[in-house]
Amino acid sequence: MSEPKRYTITSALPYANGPLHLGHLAGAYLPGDIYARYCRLKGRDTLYVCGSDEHGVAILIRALKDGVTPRDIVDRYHPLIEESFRKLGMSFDYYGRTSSDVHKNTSQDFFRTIAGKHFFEEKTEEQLFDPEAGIFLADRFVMGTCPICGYEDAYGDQCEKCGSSLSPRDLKNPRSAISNAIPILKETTHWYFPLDKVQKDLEEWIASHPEWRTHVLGQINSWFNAGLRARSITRDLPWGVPVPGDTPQTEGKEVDGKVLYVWFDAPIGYISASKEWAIAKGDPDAWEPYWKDEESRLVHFIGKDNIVFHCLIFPGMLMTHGEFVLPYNVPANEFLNLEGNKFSTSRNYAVWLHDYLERFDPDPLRYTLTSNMPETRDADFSWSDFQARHNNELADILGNFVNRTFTFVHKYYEGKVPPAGPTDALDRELVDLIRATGERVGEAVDAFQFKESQKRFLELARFANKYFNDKEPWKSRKDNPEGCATTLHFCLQTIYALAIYMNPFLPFSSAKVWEMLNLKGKPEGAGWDGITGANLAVGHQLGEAEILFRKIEDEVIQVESENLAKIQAGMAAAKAEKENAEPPLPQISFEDFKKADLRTAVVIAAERIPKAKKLFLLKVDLGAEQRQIVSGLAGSYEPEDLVGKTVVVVANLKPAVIRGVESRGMLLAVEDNGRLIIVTADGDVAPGRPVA
Ligand code: B3M
Ligand code: ZN
Repeated sequence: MSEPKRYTITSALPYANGPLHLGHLAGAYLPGDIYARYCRLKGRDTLYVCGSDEHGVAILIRALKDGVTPRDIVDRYHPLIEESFRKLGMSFDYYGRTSSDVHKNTSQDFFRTIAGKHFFEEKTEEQLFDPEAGIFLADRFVMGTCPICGYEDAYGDQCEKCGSSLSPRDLKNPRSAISNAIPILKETTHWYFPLDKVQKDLEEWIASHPEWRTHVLGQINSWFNAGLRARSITRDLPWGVPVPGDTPQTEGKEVDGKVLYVWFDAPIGYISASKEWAIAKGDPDAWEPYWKDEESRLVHFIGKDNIVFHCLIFPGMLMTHGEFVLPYNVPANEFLNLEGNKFSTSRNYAVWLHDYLERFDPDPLRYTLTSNMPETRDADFSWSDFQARHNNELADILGNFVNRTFTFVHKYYEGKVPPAGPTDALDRELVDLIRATGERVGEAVDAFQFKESQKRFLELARFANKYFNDKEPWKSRKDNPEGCATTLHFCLQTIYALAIYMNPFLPFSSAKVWEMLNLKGKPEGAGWDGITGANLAVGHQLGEAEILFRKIEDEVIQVESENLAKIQAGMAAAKAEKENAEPPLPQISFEDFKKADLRTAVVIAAERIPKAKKLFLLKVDLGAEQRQIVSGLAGSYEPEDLVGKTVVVVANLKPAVIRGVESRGMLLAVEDNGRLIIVTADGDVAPGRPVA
């Protein structure tokens, strides 16, 4: 394919209902930023947009929980998210929000255009309605049992346990997420986007992209195989973009209280953010070619849970609208886990970006997340890996190489670039790698292989660090000064190259190195393709050296891992409680356990104890002796149920007198919902056998 004229890059719009965590970053944001930064360095005409997704039930639920308005929620989280992104070095050309007027108008116009083609379908049907809250229960407003896997807390739009996409009426035993009320059915009218009518066109288009990621195509094809269905694109909700009443398909209809479905308006948010970018730069039409010219390359960066929306529904909308380009690729990422478990925002099992940024620098996080990017399978973030990557790769390889070079040049060459004399094979190998790295890294970025691209960038630093060792300038300084100068000359040329090549991955370090090199402007302005291995002039005066990455100590990492371990333990306890199990007791030694003399026994008689409703007097055979035991099984068994059963008793329990009757031992039983169930042996066993 020939070079496109421009690049339109988007990252999924985060819901403004809470802060960002590392899982988000690895999915939709870092890859988008690496790609956009690289494109700009290549001199490509690039527009990278994102923004806050401020509509939908997610926002409303958060508002209800906090007892505030949805407006309060988005006004709280939009700035927080934007600020965290900025501190992480996300290089959006524009970060918008879907509660803006431009977005409202753009979304309504989009709807209008499709309605102008009479393409929507209108359906009146009964939907779940919360009689207490007086509200229709769309999407996450309703919870119930998943019809596929039986999970009891499935949402009306999706089961988070098995991942099935659902409709509210699919749920068994639905309940309102707002009031817990049992919903009633109430009639309402909505507009549907008939995805089935564009299935053929979508199939043809997807077929022209066999190069997309396998897991993305896999999801798309399973949707195709199941057959696309009409999707309702309006909702009865008090928050969102109002359904316009002035369209050929809504005129004269009741649109009061109806808004566009969040997944209809959110992707249009990419377009409205582009418009706002154009308005802000004083050229209001400048957004159009990015979205309408066939020679623009549109790339959506998302997590895998958004695939259907970006690969089928939004493209279907774009096709039907007719004026827009379709995505060139949607390199969705799989999920990132945290120390072996799923992120859980509701249980606070997460590393929050704003917290992280208070304690650490952004680049090491970018680097670690990119090293582990879940491109083709789920991946894991752990603090120990973060520390290892930081200390062993960033500090020991990249940082060390830059630092030792600067120190040497400041010490022996007055901080000026020394001249290169005649070169040997190793010098030439380094220069070749300096030149080749741009293409090697770039190829991987263009193929959306970010993990690989970062690895290739680091290979240059690794090679250069080894070059420094092998050249031993601390020796050659005395016995071969010309050779020593040559070595340092090429080390500095490598640092120039690294400053640019690292920019997509480590933008803050890139800026620092640029400053240390005492260069004008910014690395972003230098260009990816002009790296020759001879960019720094001989005699050029360097700036002060600075340590790029200070080692992170074990204690610091331990605090972080322990925090997570605590939350994890809390979650495990909560889960156990939920499953009606007692939290586990503290550990005991085997010696302690051996103190209990557990033995099999056969029940030979059972009778009720007068005036004690719950008690039986049992006679059990322990092989060597018979005993009487008082047991609280009367509410759960009839006497005749017990006779003949082989049970387990604690034979060395001190005798006790219960209700005036002596009991010599205890029978093992499990309590389940108030009922006792005795523990019996599975098979024929002689009485009196020790249980261990
Ligand atoms: N806010 C969902 C999400 O964060 C949604 C993405 C919108 S992209 C147009 O998963
Ligand atoms: Zn399920």
